[in-house]
Amino acid sequence: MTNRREFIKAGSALAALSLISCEEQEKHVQNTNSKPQLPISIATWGPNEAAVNAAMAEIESGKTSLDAVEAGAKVPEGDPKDMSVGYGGRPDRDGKVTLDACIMDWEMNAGSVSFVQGIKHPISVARKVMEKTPHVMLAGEGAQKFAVEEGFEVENILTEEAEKAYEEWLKTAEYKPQANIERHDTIGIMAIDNNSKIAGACTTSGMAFKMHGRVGDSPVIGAGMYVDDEVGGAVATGVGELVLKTCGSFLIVELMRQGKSPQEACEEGVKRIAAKVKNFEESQVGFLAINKEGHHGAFAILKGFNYAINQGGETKVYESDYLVKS
Ligand code: SD4
Repeated sequence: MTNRREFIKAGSALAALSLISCEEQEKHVQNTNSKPQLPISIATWGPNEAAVNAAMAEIESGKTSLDAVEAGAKVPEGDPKDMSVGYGGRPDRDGKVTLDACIMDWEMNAGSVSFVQGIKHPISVARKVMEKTPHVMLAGEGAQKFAVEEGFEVENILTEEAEKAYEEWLKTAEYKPQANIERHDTIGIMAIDNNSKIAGACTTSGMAFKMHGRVGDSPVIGAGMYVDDEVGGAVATGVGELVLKTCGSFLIVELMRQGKSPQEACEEGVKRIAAKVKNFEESQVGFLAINKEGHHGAFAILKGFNYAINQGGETKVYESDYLVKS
């Protein structure tokens, strides 16, 4: 298949990526949707190409979709240059890096950590919460204490670059989440493995310079991520408050349950935000969804959302269509 590739120059990491345009994305969604291919791994944001490849490598080695999404999520978590996730994430307004993550498998098992500090791989702690506790979500000090009990190390995860960004921010100390200005690289990742089982994960350092204690959508099952093995899954990125208010990922999975395609469901999810949340057009939110056949869809409020997919032996980065065109 030949694709018109657009080279988008904006943004440091994005500059190195070949983005496939919205028009081609639409065609691709239609083509692959008539001929789905499994297994699949798919993640928010182009720079997460490496993450979908890591996820697919797990699947190819015979591991489950749960192993795949954890391995994929750990890629940006461990990358100090990714300033939206894990190690290297931008701090909150008190200078503390606080992390949110969740994970869910095909049997409705789910685990999550929020507002956790000093842990490089919160996604792996979320998985331990899922597998080793009777709970779904642990927060703050309790999450860190549990992580230590499980053998995780407490480390300084504030990098020099993130500290510099914080010091720069302190000069004005003005907080207004700006869509597509901060690099929104929160990873929401989903995979379907060789046994046709679905899993999803989401991990982030949240909105940069947020209030200390703020928790976004990313660790909330049904907001930042949701999978249901009967239907498919969805993940969200962008300003978490809008996703929390509309139970974004759960809504999209339910819309697919009612018969919508992943693309239609993502569009409906964004339209729900537009219909219900005041001044929605000032914020970016992007949704990504897959169904059990391996069809996918994506939609955002504003231009600039993109995603990476590994399917049928190829990895591609697509630009998502969006609602606010003027
Ligand atoms: C949050 N949804 O904490 C996250 C931020 C995000 O890419 O997605 N950034 O609100």
